[in-house]
Amino acid sequence: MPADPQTETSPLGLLEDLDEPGPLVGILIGSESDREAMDPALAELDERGISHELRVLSAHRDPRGVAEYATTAQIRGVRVIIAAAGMAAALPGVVAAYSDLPVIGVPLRSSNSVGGGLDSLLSIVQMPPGVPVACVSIDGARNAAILASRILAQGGGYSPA
Ligand code: RP5
Repeated sequence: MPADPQTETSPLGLLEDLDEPGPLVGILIGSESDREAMDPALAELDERGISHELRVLSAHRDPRGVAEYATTAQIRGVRVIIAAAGMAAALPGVVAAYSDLPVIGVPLRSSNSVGGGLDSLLSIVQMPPGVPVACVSIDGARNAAILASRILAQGGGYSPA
């Protein structure tokens, strides 16, 4: 029986949102417990009038969800991704592995952090050559938003081959 295009579910569910223009900034957090630490980023983007969305997606607990988000973000109109996580903070790096968009990583201090967040800082900043993540300070949510706004403010002049 042929698929009904009206009811068929896209294997990439987020592509169903294509009718809706995506926000310029996608904010990912690894856990609900990270939400409050990222409030300053949302406030900064709101103040600057920059559209954004926030999704809770864990690189370890929902790797397929992260891959889906990262591989469809650009086509949805997202221009910069801010990814925040604590502990073994793989989220920004995994997003950068799946997307050519600029990724800003925010290392978060959590209740189980080692060294006040040093674990997540090193997890985010020590990316291998060829897969860059821009890393702000521990709990540097506001700076991540400001950096995102500066990236968005840049015009063309260069297109990757
Ligand atoms: C990380 O582990 C999350 O980003 C969070 O900072 C930390 C703890 O997560 P929960 O156990 O609170 O969900 O992956």
